[in-house]
Amino acid sequence: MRKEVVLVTGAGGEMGQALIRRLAEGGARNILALDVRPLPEAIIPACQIAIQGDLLDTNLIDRLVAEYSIPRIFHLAALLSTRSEYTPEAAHHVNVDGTLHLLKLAVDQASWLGQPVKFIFPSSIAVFGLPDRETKASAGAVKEWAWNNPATMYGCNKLYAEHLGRYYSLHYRQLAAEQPRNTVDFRAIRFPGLISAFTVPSGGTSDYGPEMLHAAAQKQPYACFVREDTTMPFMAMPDAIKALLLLGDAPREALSAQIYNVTSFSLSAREFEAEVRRAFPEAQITFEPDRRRQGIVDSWPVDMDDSRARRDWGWQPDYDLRRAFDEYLIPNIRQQYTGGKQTTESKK
Ligand code: AKB
Repeated sequence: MRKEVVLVTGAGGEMGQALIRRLAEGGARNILALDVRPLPEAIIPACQIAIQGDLLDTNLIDRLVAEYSIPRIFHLAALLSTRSEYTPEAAHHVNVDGTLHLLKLAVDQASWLGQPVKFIFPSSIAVFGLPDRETKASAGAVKEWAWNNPATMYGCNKLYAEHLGRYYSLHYRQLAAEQPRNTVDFRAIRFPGLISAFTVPSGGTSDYGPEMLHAAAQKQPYACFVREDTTMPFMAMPDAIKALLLLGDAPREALSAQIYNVTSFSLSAREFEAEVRRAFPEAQITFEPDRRRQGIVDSWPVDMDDSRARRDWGWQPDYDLRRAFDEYLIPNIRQQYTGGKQTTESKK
């Protein structure tokens, strides 16, 4: 008998850690956590199996297919936008080839299981690419189909991975004599910048928000790499996890699409700074825009239209700007850096 597991890739990343905690809190005892780096000690007890390995390793993929029954996959592993610009080909390998390997694993699993495998995929605001600041200002909240011209390797990778997921769901081997009846039930969410009270992101371009906040809480100076007027949407991590779980649980018949925008609140870097200073008046924040990273955020919309997600699967964030800072970020960050009682993402 093959052991039934929920597979989480990128398990040691910001979103992976938060998702694993939430799944375990909800009673999941069968999490198979996969990451290319060793998992943080703190989440190991929440996992039934922890594997350090690379999605590009086909022997590992074959082993997973042979040893486990995997009806649900959360594929979170990725190289983020800033990191990907330094090594675009490596980003393509991880973000596209890694995803392709996992989609093939899902197809193989589906044929064993006799039912489609749920494949939940975090995509990103980075799939959008607005040509200039004037267009960004006039475009407002963009719909899923608009401005799909990413300016980064990461954005290209995420957009193509969405297409791959759609292909594997709807058209996989469409000319084969015997078409597979069960393949992949692919569901993707385009996230804005995410902010966790417990972890600091690395390698992203929306990182200026969380970096500013975590630096202030630790009484460290921070030079923000975008202009004060730079605006983009953000979301508190608990809402991102809520979105993954809600979309994963939604009945297939309720879904009119496979790709969904979600968002929570948009604010400028100056407004972000003001929020940080409300909590940490002594914060040492300066603005030293980096022309090239600025260009990336300038190509992302000020807001995303998430009405499709609201309509199809009841999406609604729990944390607007006020609640995100006052009830989730500031209290948990304070506690974390002042040596108070240790809390975790799941204990909001
Ligand atoms: C990044 O900055 O690369 C990510 C993202 C917006 O997807 N946080």
